[in-house]
Order: sequence, then structure tokens, then C-alpha cells
Amino acid sequence: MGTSAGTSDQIERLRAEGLAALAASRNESDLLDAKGRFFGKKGAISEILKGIGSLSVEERKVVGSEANRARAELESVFEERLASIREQERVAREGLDRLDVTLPGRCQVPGHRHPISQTMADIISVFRRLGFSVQGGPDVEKDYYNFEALNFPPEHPARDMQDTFYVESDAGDLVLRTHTSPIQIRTMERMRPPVRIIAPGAVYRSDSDITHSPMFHQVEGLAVDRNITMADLKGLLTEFCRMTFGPGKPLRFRPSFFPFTEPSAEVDIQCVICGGGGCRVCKNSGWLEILGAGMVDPAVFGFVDYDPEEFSGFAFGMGVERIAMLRHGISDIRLFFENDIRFLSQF
Ligand code: FA5
Repeated sequence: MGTSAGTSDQIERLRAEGLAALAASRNESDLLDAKGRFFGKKGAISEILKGIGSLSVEERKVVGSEANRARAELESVFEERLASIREQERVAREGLDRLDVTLPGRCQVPGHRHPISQTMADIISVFRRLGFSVQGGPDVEKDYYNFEALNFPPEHPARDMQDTFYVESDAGDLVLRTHTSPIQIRTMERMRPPVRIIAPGAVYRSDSDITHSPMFHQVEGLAVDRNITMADLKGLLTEFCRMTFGPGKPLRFRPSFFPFTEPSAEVDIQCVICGGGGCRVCKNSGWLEILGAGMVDPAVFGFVDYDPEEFSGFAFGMGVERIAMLRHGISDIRLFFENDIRFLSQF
């Protein structure tokens, strides 16, 4: 061993290296390794203490106290680091494995049908009880069924009221159907009178505000037989409203125009949001339009080879969202499609 000054420098260097090794340790074994090298039983500082006997009494005091101080400091940093590494490991381990049996369970909230599906099912059930069967058709429809066979000639302005997505294809022009009325044609092509059908489904238009959605649902109705009159239509729709909304909800028939019915009507129900006094939803009119209807135009019978001298019929197409809004007092149609669970779970 050299002079005490040289040994002091050596102790200082070992202390600094020891501290750095402890600070760099990432786990218990790194810590033990540092301890072994610098201040464990056979560590460099302990070796210095072992060789202290060869120094003078004065030197022994200085070196002894410096080496002991360095070793004590390293010991205490070692203990701190060991405790903190063990704590980190415990948190990591328990975060994954610990089972706290006192925690409340996570239950699966049972789902249920969307309010529009519920309303649709209820409408279908009412018409089934009234003797109607259910028909379907494609959402992507031929222009022929959506417009032409319903007596909308090409370029007819009535097409503008039902603007939609058009797809040109080799199979002829296709549209996302704008109403469920094409199912009238598809049904009459397949069936001879008497016909009593409803046709529920999604429809698509370039529309969007608090009472209009770009995708919405309709239920179409069609009855064709001998001697069917407008009185049958009025009676059926009045009964439908009584069964759906309960007695005493006023209905209003307004003259209207559809290319495929003559005469045509739009049917309104008194606004249930404001009770008829006028509000944002009914645009201050006190009434909400729920459906279009009319007597099947003889020109439509021409497309499906029914004899208009022999048969007559009525048809209607109702908006399912409007009916759901009225039943539940909902003032904005967009709520149905935002998928906010707080809204949907109320039904
Ligand atoms: C029609 O769609 C006709 N096909 C109805 C019809 C059928 C008439 C059979 C005669 C014979 P209209 O465009 O008015 O008509 O729509 C019918 C109903 O759908 C409306 O009364 C309304 O309740 C609903 N509706 C229309 N556009 C929207 C929309 N963008 N969002 C939500 N509901 C709508």
C-alpha cells in the first residue's frame, strides 16, 4: 500500500465508482454485483481496510476512517436502491397477478334491440294482425323499380325530391333505393290480386336535419283487390294509429302528389312533443308528417300487367323514425344514429 494521500485518492475513486455502479443497477443481481466489487467482504474498499496494518498509526487513523465512511455510505445507498427495486418489482408483479376479491364484479350489460328495430317490429306486428304479409327487396335497386315503373319518367322533377346515390353499371343504372315503393312493383310482378303486403326496410336520400336522416327506414303497404277505395285506406291508417299511439290522437289527411298514386295524400299526426301547440320538431305547425299514401295509379298497373278496370288498390309508405320519435317524445332524429349508449339504453 502507498502513502495515505495516495490511498485517500484511491478510496475516493472507489466510492465514486461504487455509487455510479449502484445508480446504474437495474435489478437485485446488479446491486449485489456492485456490492461485491466495491464494498462487500472481498470488495476493493474492504481490501484496503485489510491492508491497513502496514501503515503508520497516524495513516491508519486517516485511511481507516475514510474507508469506513465510504463503505457506510455505499451500504446505505445500496439498501435504498434494493428497497426501491424490490418495490418496483412488487408493483409490476401485483398489477398483473393480484386478485382483489373485494372489488365489485364487471357484469356484462345485456343488450337489447335498437329503438328503431323495436318500432319496426311493432309496426309489422300491427299489420300482421290486420291481415298483411311481409315482403322484402334489395337496398341497391334498379332505377327501373325505384323510379321508372313507379311512373317517374326519366328527368321528371319528382325525382329531385328523392335525391340519392346513383351507380352506373353495365346491368343498367342502380340507385340506393330512396323509398320502399319499388317493392310494390316487385311484389305485383310475382303475385296476382288479392295482394295485401307490407315491406319494411332501410332507404337512402341526400337529406339531413333534425327530422331528416340520409339513411332512414320505411314500411311500405300495398293492397290490391276488386273494389278497394280510399275509404279502406283511411280506415286502415286510422286503425293503425289507434293501435300504435292509443285512442284519441288526431290524424290529418292532406292532398299531395306522388307519380305512382292518384289521388295522393300525406298523413300527419298531431305533434306529441308539443301537443299541437307548435315547436321546433313540427316546425311550429302542430303536426308531423308520418307517411305518404294514395290510390295506386292505373299507369303503375300497366307496368305489372294488372287490369285497372278490374282491380284497384291503395299504397302507403311510412317513416319509421318519425313514428319512433312520436312514440318516445324524441326531438332530434340524429340521436338514433349516434350510438350513444346513454341514449339507447333508455328504451
Ligand atoms: C315516399 O317515400 C313515398 N314512397 C311514400 C308513398 C308510398 C306514397 C306509397 C304513396 C304510396 P315521402 O318522401 O313523403 O314519400 O316519405 C314518406 C315518409 O318517410 C315521410 O312521411 C317521412 O315520415 C319519412 N321520411 C322522408 N324523408 C325522410 C328522411 N330523410 N328522414 C327520415 N324520415 C323521412
